[in-house]
Amino acid sequence: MSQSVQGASFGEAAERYASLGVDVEKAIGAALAVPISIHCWQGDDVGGFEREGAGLSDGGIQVTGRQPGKARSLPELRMDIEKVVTLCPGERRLSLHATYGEFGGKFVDRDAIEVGHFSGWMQWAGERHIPLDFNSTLFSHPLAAGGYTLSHRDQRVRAFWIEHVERTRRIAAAMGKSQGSASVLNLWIPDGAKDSPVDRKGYRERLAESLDAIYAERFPAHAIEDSVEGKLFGIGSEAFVVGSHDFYLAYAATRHLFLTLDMGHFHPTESVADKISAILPFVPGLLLHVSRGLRWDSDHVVTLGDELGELARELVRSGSLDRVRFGLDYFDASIDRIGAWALGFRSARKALLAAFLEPRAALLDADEAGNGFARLALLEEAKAMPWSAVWDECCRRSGVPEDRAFIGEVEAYARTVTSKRAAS
Ligand code: RNT
Ligand code: ZN
Repeated sequence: MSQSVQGASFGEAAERYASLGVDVEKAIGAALAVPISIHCWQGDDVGGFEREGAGLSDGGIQVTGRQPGKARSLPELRMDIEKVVTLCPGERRLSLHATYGEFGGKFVDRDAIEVGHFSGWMQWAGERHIPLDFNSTLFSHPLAAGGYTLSHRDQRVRAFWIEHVERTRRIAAAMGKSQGSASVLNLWIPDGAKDSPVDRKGYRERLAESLDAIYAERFPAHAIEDSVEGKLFGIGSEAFVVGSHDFYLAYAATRHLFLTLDMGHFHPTESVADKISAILPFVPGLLLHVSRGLRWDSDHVVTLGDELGELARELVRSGSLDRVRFGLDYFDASIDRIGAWALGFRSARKALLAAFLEPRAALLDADEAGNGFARLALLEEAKAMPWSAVWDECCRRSGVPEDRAFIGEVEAYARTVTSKRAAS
């Protein structure tokens, strides 16, 4: 299809939006400016590079699929991330897990990691203008195998993990300082059980105590944004999750921490969008883990569904974006990893764009006038507006492939790069 036909359809779309009072140029600018943090762990199935051939284990999360071609080393992972970035329009960051350091072929245990293990990443990211976010890693480790970490009955196990998280805070703060933009440090722990213990209270008291020790050290807000993530259930923690949503909601509110809302971590009929205005007045900010829950899995590749659309619309409508951070969180080894990675990012960006294209002023008028019918009708009209022409324009302006060319680009990379990697 020729450029002129595409250009014309964008022009027509812009006119239609203008007739609803929507400035398409403003919407494009605003949608592309929201940073989305790309998670490093989709590239190697959450394995990390602590040991050769390390894999995800002991942590209530699981990657399924045998698609060949996963990144087997840090250079391969970086190469893949560089490819993904060329497929993703708009501002982006990179979120690293603590097991993705450069350990120089030596085994460095979690209670011994240091800023130096991440200075290569900091340099790499600095050169590419990609700010880094960070994650403590309290799974895939023998001291997590019993199902408990920071809430473990054994003080020595708790001390080990406290030391780990304290170190990740120092590393994240160093990242934030050097990049001039706070690094978001997310803490998720797998603690829980297949059947409920009798003493739930003990686990929660120990978790709160461990967290208080961890967050006692103060860092400036411009260096680090500490966030805590709860969950409904996990594999092996079906009955009891120590760090439940309620626990962390109360904890974050009383300790002035960010709260992480992972879209896959709630009952299916709960709306994460509805939580934004309920929680935001009481915490410094929110980290949204952009994910997709499906039956027992909370980490499916993000697609443009109702939940994501509603979430993006809520954030734009309420003007909350400055206090909300976006981090992708899904892992799929059953389809092309690079494609899955970029597809989720693009869907998140599409949701933001569609939200900025909403006829907000007209909708608010209907709201204020108490005209429920007009509001509903406008919302329905908005759904069928030609936003995809605006999306294509976003891609063109950002120098990334439009949807029609996206599949081909992913396949070309698979042909030339990932398919050449020996199956491991
Ligand atoms: C697990 C949490 C957590 C992880 C990542 C890998 O249920 O969602 O955020 O997915 O840390
Ligand atoms: Zn998550």
